[in-house]
Amino acid sequence: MLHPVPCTLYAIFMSSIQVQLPDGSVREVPSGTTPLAIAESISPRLAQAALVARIRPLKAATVSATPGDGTEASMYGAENPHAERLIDLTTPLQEDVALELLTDKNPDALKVLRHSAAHVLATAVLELFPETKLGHGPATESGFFYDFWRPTPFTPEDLKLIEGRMAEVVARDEKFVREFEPRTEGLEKFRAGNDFMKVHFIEKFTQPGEDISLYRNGRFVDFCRGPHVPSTGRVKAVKVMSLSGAYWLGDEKNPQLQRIYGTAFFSKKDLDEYLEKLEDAKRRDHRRLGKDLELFTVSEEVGAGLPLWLPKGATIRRLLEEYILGLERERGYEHVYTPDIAKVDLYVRSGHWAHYHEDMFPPMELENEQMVLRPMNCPHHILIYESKLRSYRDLPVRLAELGTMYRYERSGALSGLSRVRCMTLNDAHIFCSPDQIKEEFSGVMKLVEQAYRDLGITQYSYRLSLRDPANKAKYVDNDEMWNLGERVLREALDALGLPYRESKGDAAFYGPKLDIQLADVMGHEETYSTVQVDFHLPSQFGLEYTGADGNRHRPVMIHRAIISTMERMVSYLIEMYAGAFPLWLAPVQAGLVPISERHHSYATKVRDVLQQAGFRVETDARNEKMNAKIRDFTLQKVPYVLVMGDKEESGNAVSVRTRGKGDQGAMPLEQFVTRAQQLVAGKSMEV
Ligand code: TSB
Ligand code: ZN
Repeated sequence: MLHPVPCTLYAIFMSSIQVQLPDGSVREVPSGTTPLAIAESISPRLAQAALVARIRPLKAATVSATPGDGTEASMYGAENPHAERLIDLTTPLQEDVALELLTDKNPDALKVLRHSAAHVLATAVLELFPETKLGHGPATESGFFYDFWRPTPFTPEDLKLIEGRMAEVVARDEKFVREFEPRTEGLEKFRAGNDFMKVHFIEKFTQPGEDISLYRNGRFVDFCRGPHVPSTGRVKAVKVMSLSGAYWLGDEKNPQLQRIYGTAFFSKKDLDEYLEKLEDAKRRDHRRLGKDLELFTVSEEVGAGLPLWLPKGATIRRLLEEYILGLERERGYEHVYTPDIAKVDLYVRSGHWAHYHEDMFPPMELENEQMVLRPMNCPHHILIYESKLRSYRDLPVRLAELGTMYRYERSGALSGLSRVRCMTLNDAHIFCSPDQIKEEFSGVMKLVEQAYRDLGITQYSYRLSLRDPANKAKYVDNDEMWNLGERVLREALDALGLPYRESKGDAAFYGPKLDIQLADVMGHEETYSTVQVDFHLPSQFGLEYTGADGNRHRPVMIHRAIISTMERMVSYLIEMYAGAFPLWLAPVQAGLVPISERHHSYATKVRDVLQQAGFRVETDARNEKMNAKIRDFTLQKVPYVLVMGDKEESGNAVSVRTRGKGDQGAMPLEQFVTRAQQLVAGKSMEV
């Protein structure tokens, strides 16, 4: 039997909308049809697999809006009905749209899944600890978190319980249902429950008179605008990761919240792979290895971001420095020394003061003069260029320095050696004529490739870093100059056929850069090498050279760093090698183990021979068992352990244990020296 259709519904039924699918086909469906219904009409398999939908209105102009993917940026704020956005599979479609059904193949769906996992976490916490008050719980880059307030801290056992309860919530397969409620009613309920954080969010992110958006699963209701996956059952591989403290609204005067971090994946396999990577990252973490291998330390008394290089770390750094200086000498760079400080006026002239001030240490007063620690080396090198008349025959002038500079990195951003406040850069400034830019650029890129090859760095990508034209404070305001710089860099990149991606807002204040990005085990990227084209500083300082025509011309500056700062590069190498440095860079290349007291004098002889041959060696002369000594050198990741007893002494030999490969048996000392020297000379990754 057919029910009479009420007239409003009738109107909806009457109107139809067009839904364009990714293959370009268009379906005409009644207005109000859900993405799920469309998925079902395509195939039951797709309806099963779909997690969330992306729509783009076909008629309205596309406006950019928050992504609606459950990350912090998209949690609240007004929904923009005209923008491309993610919606629940059950949201009725009301207008002509391009529709995409997202499954577990899509990274945006993963963010939505993680946001749903945050709701599962909150559900579990409230069931176990009903007195808890909820903050917010977005998806993050690697998972999700939820902030909670509760008088007692969660214990590790609590976290286990919570994880167990989350599994139950998932097993219950509760639907995520969106509900709307008048704002006043919503506020009243949350106020009655003393949910001070939810009240704050509602007041901040919604307007009086509006309906507020809620999501329900089972008995749990959260103020949230979604979207979510269809049900808790979709959150299949989820794990509680850690707990940390944070003040409500970041203010110390406010109650301290407990932030529970978790992560979720589409499958147990993905989760396991992630956890394995995380273990690997922990094992390689340069802060931990830096301590275990005695490479560097940070002292409270010196200050955060100001690492102290211990002898072994300093050895690695010195080897790197010598290596890069040698390469640069071969390629026509001239090395200079300049002071770490200068008058503030110098940076006023260069433009650092106007555009880079916030990243500088504050000035110090000295005999009525304002001095400042330099944040970059360029102005000093410019003054060296300026120190004599230059002709076109002198160009390019390539001034290089292991220049120490100081930057006020915010304390929250500091990390071991990779982000510090005092750093020494493998810096150079090339002063050349405009028609030399391409060749110089290509020379720099060759240097980068050579250095990466020698260091064994194979995974890197190119990023063309452009300014954000809207940000007048951060970048010199001169459109013509920026366009020229960008064009020159693109042409140079295209000439070399290098693939690159672009990034707006990452340029230097004076010009665009080509940055070379290296990623750590977890995929987190940082800039290492950089090549920057600069028309600004030469003009600020009125730099000149006499051309072949006898007239004065303005040189262009190329700022470049091949192996980044010593700090950042060493942090990377520690992690890439997991502390097991190749022979040429290892702070201790051979550990000497005399088997007993009576072999000490032979060990001393071997040490002298090796040191004479240029090796870095350490003798373990402790009154310990041979195996304990071998173990300690192995833990220190020393490439060779040379064991010496009666047999070795009488044969002028050493028993060689190789890192990774174990006991290689006895070998005449001379033969060992020759072999090791070859490996060092070839910068071999083998031992
Ligand atoms: C290349 N004036 C240019 C120079 O001539 C310059 O200073 N460029 S920079 O600002 O991009 O810095 C050069 C490199 O230093 C960066 O690419 C990065 O690898 C490294 N670096 C920057 N900040 C830090 C930091 N806080 N800790 C460690 N290394 C850093
Ligand atoms: Zn520079």
